[in-house]
Amino acid sequence: MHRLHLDTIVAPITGVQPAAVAWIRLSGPDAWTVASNVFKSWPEGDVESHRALFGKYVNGDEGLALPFAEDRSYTGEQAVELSLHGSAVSVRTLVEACLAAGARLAEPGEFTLRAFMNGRIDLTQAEAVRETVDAQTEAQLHLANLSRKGVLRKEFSALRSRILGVLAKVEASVDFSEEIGDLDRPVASAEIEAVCQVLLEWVVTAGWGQVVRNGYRIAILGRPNAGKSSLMNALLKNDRSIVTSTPGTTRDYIEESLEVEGFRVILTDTAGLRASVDPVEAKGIERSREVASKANHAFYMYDCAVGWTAEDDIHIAELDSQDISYTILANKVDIAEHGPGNPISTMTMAGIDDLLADIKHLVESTPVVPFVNLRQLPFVEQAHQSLTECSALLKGDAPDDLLSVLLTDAAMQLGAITGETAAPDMIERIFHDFCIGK
Ligand SMILES: Nc1nc2c(ncn2[C@@H]2O[C@H](COP(=O)(O)OP(=O)(O)OP(=O)(O)O)[C@@H](O)[C@H]2O)c(=O)[nH]1
Ligand SMILES: [Mg+2]
Repeated sequence: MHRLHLDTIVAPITGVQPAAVAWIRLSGPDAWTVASNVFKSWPEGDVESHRALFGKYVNGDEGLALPFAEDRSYTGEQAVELSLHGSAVSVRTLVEACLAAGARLAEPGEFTLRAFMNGRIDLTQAEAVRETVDAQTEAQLHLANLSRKGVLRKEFSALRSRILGVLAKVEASVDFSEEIGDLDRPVASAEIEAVCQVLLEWVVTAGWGQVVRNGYRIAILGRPNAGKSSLMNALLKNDRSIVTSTPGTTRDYIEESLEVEGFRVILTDTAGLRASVDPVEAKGIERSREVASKANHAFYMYDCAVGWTAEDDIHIAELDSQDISYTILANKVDIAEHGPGNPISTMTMAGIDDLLADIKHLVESTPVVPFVNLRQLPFVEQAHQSLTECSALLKGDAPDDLLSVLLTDAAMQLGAITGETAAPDMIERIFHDFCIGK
């Protein structure tokens, strides 16, 4: 990609002040010149990339200046990072000194945008920078680190090259059929099918990516008074949900998250399932069903003192029909014999530790490998569809130019993932939500 010659920008890159230390970053063609104006110990002669210098700033504070040459910096431009004491006034006055020396205040995400524009990173890596900054669990961090290192970039660039390779052969056979003969359709078809297979795997695993990024969702379901809210509280070890002996207590779902083995687990306490004439409760029950449909797993509870009922059979059949995995929990074993399912008591806490261990097993089965995110997924699906059509055509005697339309489309879709063929408004949307200094 072409290196762009933009102006020099500056922004604090560390968080809220006051803090012990803060960092300010300069990037652009005049970064070193601006730094030499605000950092009194900037050397007269040659400056070495990646070697820190200690000295005083024009605002009287002191710290380290760390220069980066343009071929070895985050942004792909000449850059300097300046450390100083993290008081608001020290940071503000040093930024002002940089502005006075010719820099401009950076927009949110502008450093990363420049890294992208200068070809240092692609769009998947830019998105991963954001995910690294936003990571709240170890699994999210691990996933972000993999994409930041360029695993998705490599994968989708390679797939795109394979498609372009077939496209070149198709076009050559259209333009120079007399010289090079007809397209070797079986070979082209095998290559397209192989790419299709890989794309399909990315589509299938995207759901796991959602689990790592947004949490593993467990819905707590059952008839009124089964003890769902009590279970939620027992698992969270607090009294988040209201518990009473009146059936129909929980009217709307309540969501809480906990971290298990580095994963976020989202527990949802729902309104008890029954035919209700009360419109508020009926609405709540409708929502329970929605929650269930979005869950990765359900805990289906019943009250042992009441026993397993025909209604429970109906609710379980609903889960089966929606293909939602579930665990049946026989609650209140402290006061009654238990029937089917895992015996628990939220009152005595019997079986609760085992249940937490089960949650651990459930989330541990989630692989933490790179996954496409929700922006990337539609492009993978579209590319897969075009290639599937192309593969079908290759088996018949469709004209070669029709093949090239489909192959061009698939290559464009994959280019939108990495950014080679991304529309400007999409690029803007990606960087729009970044914080200042990133
Ligand atoms: N003995 C005993 N009582 C329990 C146990 N778990 C819950 N209860 C009682 O059962 C009643 C209902 O508990 P909740 O947790 O409110 O039940 P729920 O399923 O959320 O009920 P709804 O919100 O109305 O659908 C309360 O009086 C709880 O104290 C248990 O393990 N043993
Ligand atoms: Mg409840």
